[in-house]
Amino acid sequence: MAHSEKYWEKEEIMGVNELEELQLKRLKITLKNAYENVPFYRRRFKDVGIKPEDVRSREDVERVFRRIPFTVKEDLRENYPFGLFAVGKDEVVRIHTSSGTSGKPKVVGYTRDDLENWINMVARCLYMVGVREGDVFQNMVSYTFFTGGLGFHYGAERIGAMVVPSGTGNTEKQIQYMLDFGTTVIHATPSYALHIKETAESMGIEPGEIGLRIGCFGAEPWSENTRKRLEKEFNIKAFDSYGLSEMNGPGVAFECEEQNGLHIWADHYYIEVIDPESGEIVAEGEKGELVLTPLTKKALPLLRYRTGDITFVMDEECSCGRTHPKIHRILGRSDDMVVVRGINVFPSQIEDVLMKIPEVEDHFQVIITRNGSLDEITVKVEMVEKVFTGELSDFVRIREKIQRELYKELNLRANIELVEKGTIERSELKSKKLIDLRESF
Ligand code: DLL
Repeated sequence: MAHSEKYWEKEEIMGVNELEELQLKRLKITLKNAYENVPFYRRRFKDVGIKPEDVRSREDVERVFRRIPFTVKEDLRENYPFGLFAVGKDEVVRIHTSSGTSGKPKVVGYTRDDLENWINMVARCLYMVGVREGDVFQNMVSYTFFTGGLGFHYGAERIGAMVVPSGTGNTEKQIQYMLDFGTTVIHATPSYALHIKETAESMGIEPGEIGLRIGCFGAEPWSENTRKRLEKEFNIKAFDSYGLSEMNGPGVAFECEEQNGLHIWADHYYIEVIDPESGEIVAEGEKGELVLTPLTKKALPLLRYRTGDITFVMDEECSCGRTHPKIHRILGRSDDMVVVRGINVFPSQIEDVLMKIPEVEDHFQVIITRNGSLDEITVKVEMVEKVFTGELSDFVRIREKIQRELYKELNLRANIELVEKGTIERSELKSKKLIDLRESF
C-alpha cells in the first residue's frame, strides 16, 4: 500500500496546481462519460448548447462547465431506479439506497473501480485520524442499504484494523462487545453515541473506562459542544465525518487531527458553493449550499449535484500538510432550516447552545407550531437527573437560563419544556430533532 508514515495516499499532499490539473483531467472524463452514456445528461448538454470537449482548460470549467444545470434529488427519484446510471447492470457490482421522507428512494450504484476508489477514500479518512492496524474498529451503523455500514467496514479493513461488524441495536450487547473485544475505535451517528453513553452508565459502566481512543461520528448534523461532551465522557478524540450516498457515501470529507474543518477530497470531487436561492456561486469563503461533482465515479456521474448541505470553504492552509480544501462542519441542511418569525434557525445551533448548559441532558427536540399568525418555537429539553429535584424554583431557574442562552444565540424567545431523562425518543441512526407542525395548523 502506497502510504508513508503520516499519509495513506500520496495524493493527499499534492501541490495545489497539480491537484487542479488532475481535477480537470478527471472532469473531462466524467463529462464524456455522462454525455455518452446517460441520455438525461446528453439532453441537458444539448439544451445549453455545449459538448464535453468544450471543457479544455481550467478557465473553461468556469465558463462552460458551470452552464450545465444542477442535478437535484428529484432527478434521481424521477429516473428511479437506474435511469442516471452510465453503465449497464453487468458492470454494477453493488447498489445502495437513501430514502428521504417521501417517495421513491434514491438508488446509487458502483462499478468495481468505484468501490476501490471509495474504499481508499474511507481508508484515507480513518488513517488521517489515527486508525492503524492494531485497532479494533466497532462499526455501529446499519449494514443494509445505508452506505455508512459497508462503506466504513471495507475502509477499516483496508487499513488492517480488526473490524467488529456490529451494526445498530442491542446497545447493551454492543457495550459488552467493546469490553470483550478491546474496541479502540467506534463509528456511530452522534445521536447513537450519546445513547450508548447513557446505556453504559445505566449498566454501571463508566464510558471513559471502556478503553476507546477514537470516535468517528457523522451522517447527521452535530455541534462543537456535543463533541466536547462525547470526548469527555468516552475519553476519546471525536472526529466529524461527512458524506452522502449520491457521492459514494461516507469518506467525502473528514476532519484531521486539527479538528478544525473537514478535508474534502478534491481529487475525487469537484467543489462549488452556491446561494441556495439564486443558484449563483457565492464569493470565496462565503456560506452556501455545497454542490459536488464526482470526478472518478463511473457508474453514476452526477453533474453539479446539489447536496442541500450548508457550509463554507475555509481559506487556510492546514498544519497537517494536506493540500485538499477544508469545509466547515455542516451548519445544517437547506431544507432543515426553519424560518421562525423571520429568523433563520438550524437545529444544530440550538444543539450547540443546549450542550454547553450542564443541567441539560443530551437529548432534546424542537417543535414549531403556529398560534394564530404567530410562530411558536418550543424546545423540549431533558434535565440531568441530579438537578431534577421537583422544586419549582429550580425548574424556573433552569428554564430561564436556557431561555436566556437561546435568546443570545437566536434572538428569539423560545418556550422551554423541561422533561425527565428518558422522555425523548432515542435513536440508533439519524435522529429527528425538529418537528414542524405549522403545515398541519
Ligand atoms: O449519511 C453517508 C454517511 C454515512 C456519512 C456515515 C457519514 C457517516 P445519506 O444517508 O445519503 O448518506 O445522507 C446524506 O446526511 O447530505 C447531510 O445532510 C447529512 N450528513 C452526512 N454527514 C454529515 C455530517 C450518509 N458529518 C446526508 N454533518 C447529507 C452533518 C451530515 N450532516
